[in-house]
Amino acid sequence: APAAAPTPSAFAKGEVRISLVRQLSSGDYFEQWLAGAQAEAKAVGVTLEVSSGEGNNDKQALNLQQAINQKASAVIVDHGFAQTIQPAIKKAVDADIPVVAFDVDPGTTEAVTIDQDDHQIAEQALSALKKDTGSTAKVLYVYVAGFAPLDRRNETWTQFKKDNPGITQAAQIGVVNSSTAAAVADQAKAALQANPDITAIFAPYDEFAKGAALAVKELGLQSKIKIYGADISTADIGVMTEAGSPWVATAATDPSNVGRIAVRAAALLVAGEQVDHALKVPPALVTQERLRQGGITNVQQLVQANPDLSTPDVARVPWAAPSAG
Ligand code: SR1
Repeated sequence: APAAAPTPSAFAKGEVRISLVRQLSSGDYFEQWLAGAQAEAKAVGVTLEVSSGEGNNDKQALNLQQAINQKASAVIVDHGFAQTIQPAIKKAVDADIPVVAFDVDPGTTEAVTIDQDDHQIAEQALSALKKDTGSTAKVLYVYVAGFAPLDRRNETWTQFKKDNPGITQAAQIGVVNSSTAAAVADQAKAALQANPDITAIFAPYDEFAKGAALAVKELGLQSKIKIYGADISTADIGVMTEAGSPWVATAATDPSNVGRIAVRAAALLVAGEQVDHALKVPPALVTQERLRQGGITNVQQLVQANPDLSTPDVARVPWAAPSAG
């Protein structure tokens, strides 16, 4: 392996503070993402200062303003609604603070953006739905507008319905809050009872898919309805592989890997290094069948079986050892 480059002095002296400004923090996805970001912060030698709006967009914008006031070395904006967060991002840019924007439109070309290729996420899950249903299905769709990744997945769903006239949307539900899965489960139960011809659920966020799985189970519809989701966690793998689980496929990245990339990108910007303007982390389709066949019970085993889920060369930091994933 090539020798590591010398650590820039601000990093060696422990002077670099990266502020992670989150819109949401509860749920498997966001917890894993944070764990990856924290591990990478340690590896590259920065202090990660974490705040969350807990779903309150005004609070997220205030948290970003606070990071600017405290002269953070860089900020990572993790999700957020354009209307509330873009004015604060502009202030960070005007203050010459490097900005990394994950899953949010920063409204400026000055920020480095990261996403998980959400069109591909939706395409992968929907190709499994199409294959399993033979292109004929009445679908319950779970969606909440305003979240950039969900909006992009929705674009793919909209086009998919046009391209596949045998697959139609019977109903739409959706909520994002601090107990998304439970709220979606309640909504899904009502929608499934009102639409007994539904045979598939497209739920492209793991909290949505978990809620949908709970509803299907509680209504005893496991043999009739299949769920196609997004994201993965060790808990999700447990849900997907349990006996009779309706959640048969999910399109996912390794969230902790994405958190690592965000911190590396911010560290590189602080060091004045080159970073690609728009970073895309490719997802992989994870099926119930392959999880069961491979005896995969946690995310670590999943990444070992799918090495493409680990991307140490994306935004590699020359002075740190390659990320362990
Ligand atoms: C409420 S937005 C949830 C999504 O954000 C990330 O992109 C995850 O993939 C999750 O599905």
